[in-house]
Amino acid sequence: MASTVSSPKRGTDTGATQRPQDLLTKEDHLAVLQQLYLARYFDVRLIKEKRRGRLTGTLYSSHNQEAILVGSLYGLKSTDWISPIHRDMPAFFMKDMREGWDRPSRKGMSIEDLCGQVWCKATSPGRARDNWSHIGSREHHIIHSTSMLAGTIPVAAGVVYADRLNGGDAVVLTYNGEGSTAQGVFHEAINFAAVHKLPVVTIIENNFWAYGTPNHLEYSQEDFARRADGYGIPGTVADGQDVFDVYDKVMEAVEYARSGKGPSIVECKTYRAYGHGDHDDDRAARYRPTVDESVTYRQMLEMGRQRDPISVAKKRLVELGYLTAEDATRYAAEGKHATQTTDEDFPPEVVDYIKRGVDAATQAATPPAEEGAMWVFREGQP
Ligand SMILES: Cc1ncc(C[n+]2csc(CCOP(=O)(O)OP(=O)(O)O)c2C)c(N)n1
Ligand SMILES: [Mg+2]
Repeated sequence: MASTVSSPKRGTDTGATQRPQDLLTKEDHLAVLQQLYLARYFDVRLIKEKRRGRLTGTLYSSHNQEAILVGSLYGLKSTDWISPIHRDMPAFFMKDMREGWDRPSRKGMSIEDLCGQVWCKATSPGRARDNWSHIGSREHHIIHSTSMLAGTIPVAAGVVYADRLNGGDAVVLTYNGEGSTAQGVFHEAINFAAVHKLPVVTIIENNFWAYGTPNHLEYSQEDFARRADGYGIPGTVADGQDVFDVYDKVMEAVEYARSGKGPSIVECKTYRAYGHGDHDDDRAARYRPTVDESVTYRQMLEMGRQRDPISVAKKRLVELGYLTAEDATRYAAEGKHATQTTDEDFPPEVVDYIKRGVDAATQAATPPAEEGAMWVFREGQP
């Protein structure tokens, strides 16, 4: 997948060909791989829990799209904001993990909070109103996600506008499926951000499908990054299967935004591993057999499996000499269907971390029934 930059050209301060990933240490590279395992294990664990009947509610899998989350989050400052949607559930607990997964000051939700949310327990940030991404946290700098796709981009733009006015340098990353770029509010918000040069980086996760609608019925151009042309802002295409390419493109956009030059769009091309949600599952392969005239949905799934973000990252680490070929085969989560994986396919610290969240959630209480009618109107008012 080639990288294209639409006008205006951004250019880098270093001038030379040095990429942001070239400044990452061996430890960073290994930490990034570990985070890919973490995002993947969260997803497969939930899929398995649901299949075993230990979990209810719809799951929107991020399987095979993890490089977008890990690569974009890795270079953020604690004070930056994110605005995740349904496909980005791991982002809520993976924000600000670079300096340690468990440090108390980390600006990301805890795995216990996230699992509490999925299991609809009293401990959940959404207080059991929902089992998925309709949560946010001012304290952790996470914009509250809503069902109205692209509807949170204006909120994100407003938050960093306010921060700028208060002398801050925070950047916000907004995550969007390619389908939601057709929403009117997407254009209004990015136009506003462009006019005011706001530090808003819009990530487009192009997994080629918006529910059952294929790319060619969503947009007339091949690259959704071209949306940027209409606002006179940079639009870049990243290989969404390559965590380090995502890191490069997003970091360039983040630095550009932080320096006051304004918003950018980064399109990450990826593959949706399953149906839209688990209620849809692989039936998508039947109701929409082709992505375009030449590629079938099944072929797309296969291409995604073959370019699993974990195997792409491992290959890079071996090339760099940061991982031996033998070490690279120690865990084998990549290229597998969620239910084909076992705990042995993941590093033990990854399994333990998620297990902590699952155990906390399954042991937590459900909220009292009378809460169901609360917080609809202002409490205590007629
Ligand atoms: C404004 C709006 N229209 C329709 C929906 C219903 N809906 C939820 S997810 C979805 C598909 C979104 O596709 P895309 O933006 O490509 O994200 P993906 O699910 O592929 O990650 C649709 C149509 C919605 N939530 N909001
Ligand atoms: Mg999509």
